[in-house]
Amino acid sequence: MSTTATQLKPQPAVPGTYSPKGMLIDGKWVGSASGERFTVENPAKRTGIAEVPRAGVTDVDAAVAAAEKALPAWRNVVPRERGKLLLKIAEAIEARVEELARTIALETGNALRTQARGEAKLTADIFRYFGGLASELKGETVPLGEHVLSYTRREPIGIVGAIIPWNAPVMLGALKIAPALCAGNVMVMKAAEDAPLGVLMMADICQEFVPAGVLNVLTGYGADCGAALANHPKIRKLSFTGSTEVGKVIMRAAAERIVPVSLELGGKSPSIVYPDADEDWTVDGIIAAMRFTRQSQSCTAGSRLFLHEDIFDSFLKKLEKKTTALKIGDPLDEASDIGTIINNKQFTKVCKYVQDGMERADAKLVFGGLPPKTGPLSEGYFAVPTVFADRSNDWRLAREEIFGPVLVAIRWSDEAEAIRMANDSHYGLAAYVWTHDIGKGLRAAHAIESGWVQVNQGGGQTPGMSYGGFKQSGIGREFSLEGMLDSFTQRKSVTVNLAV
Ligand code: TXE
Repeated sequence: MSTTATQLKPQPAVPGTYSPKGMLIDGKWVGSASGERFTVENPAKRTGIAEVPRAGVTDVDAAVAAAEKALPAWRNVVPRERGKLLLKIAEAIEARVEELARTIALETGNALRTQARGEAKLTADIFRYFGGLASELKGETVPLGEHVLSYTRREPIGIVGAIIPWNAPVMLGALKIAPALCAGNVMVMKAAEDAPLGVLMMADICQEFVPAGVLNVLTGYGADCGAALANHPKIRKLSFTGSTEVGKVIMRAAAERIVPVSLELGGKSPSIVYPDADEDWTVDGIIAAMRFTRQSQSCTAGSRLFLHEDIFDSFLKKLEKKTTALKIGDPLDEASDIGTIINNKQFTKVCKYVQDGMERADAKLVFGGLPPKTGPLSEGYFAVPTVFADRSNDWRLAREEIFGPVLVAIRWSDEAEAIRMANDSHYGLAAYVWTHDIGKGLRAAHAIESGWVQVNQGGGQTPGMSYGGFKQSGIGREFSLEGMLDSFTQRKSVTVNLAV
């Protein structure tokens, strides 16, 4: 292995959070071969919180070599035993859930109480769920006649290359590690450059239970480390969560080598509110669906609000009252409901969209606007929940994924038109329908082109549900049994002539 264990510059630790020891390759904590590092930023204060290695091609090679070495033994571990190890990982995560939650809050800017703690707990549940599914890695027998035994086996694919984003880094990482390892694969994961610390902590917990090389985690940038991983000839499966733009790059790399690929990409999810919906209940639901308490940095954010004309004004008044009561502040403060945008690039992008909306004479700013330029909130990348109204589904703000707390409210009177507008997007990840008439709600749910529709709720994903996108929101499903079987196994048919 050519990676050298360079010493990382010590950083003053933030109390109760994880301090990185390097990247995980072949069961060891190492620096990058080049010795290069980069700084992880606290988006609430715009200060450095840790340094991690900047992995390049040589490090990707080393990690893939370690995974290759670990594969033969790991794939032959009885699935039930692999499952038991995942259950132990789930318990170990739970034992350190507060440290993991604080680490997530510190590096992502997601508020500890409303978001990060839930993500840390869900991560343990994901390991537990997939650990319990180990016995489902079973095949079928095929009735080809009395003298023939034909059956299928579920075999691991081999070395999985996984690339994850920063918005819910640990949970999104667990959605790849747990099913892939349970199915007998080995993995090289690239953490997002903006939020690698929680993923390294999860890897640290995993490596106590799984053999060296089974899980390798690299820290690095997309253009060098991510691209090297996606193009590595020994990677047999690519699993990516991130932007649709990079998803296309990953798919092209996969096409070069005919490698199966799972993509969980962006969204511009619609919420359709019927006039008979309970307004108070629905206002809370819209706040949840819009993911305002994670600064709407969520691929399932219900960022297009189709409100029936009869309730348009009264609904927006209630939405303003409840949303503006949410407290924006330091993510580590238990009193904060809303934290920060991840980095300066995303913050600038969100501000540009808000500015664009404010400059349109035909768009009404209902509430919110640009972030404060002075005071404590100006210290970090704090954005303000913002709602625009009175423009159609055609303008930029209603079409592009902003990945920030900017909601566009659009009036409708005809149900078919509301559904047409909801479907008029190249995304199709999530959708929300709000009505007391369950028949109407289900008809709309069936008509909407989206991988997930919720009726009268705006919740997050739960292990067991089939989750993934239609259209340019992705390919493949996560969170569910198929998230293990279809994504991380390949079927082999064995046919035996019993007549000889
Ligand atoms: O995502 P990227 P970014 C959307 C959201 C956001 C936009 C940009 O709209 O505003 O994407 O965010 C790695 N080869 N989502 O720039 O670039 C990168 O290092 C291989 C939606 O952060 O897609 C990181 O690990 N890898 C999304 C990962 O890809 C590459 C969540 C995601 O980064 C690469 C995040 C390359 N050429 C953003 N370029 C969701 N589905 O929830 C980058 N990467």
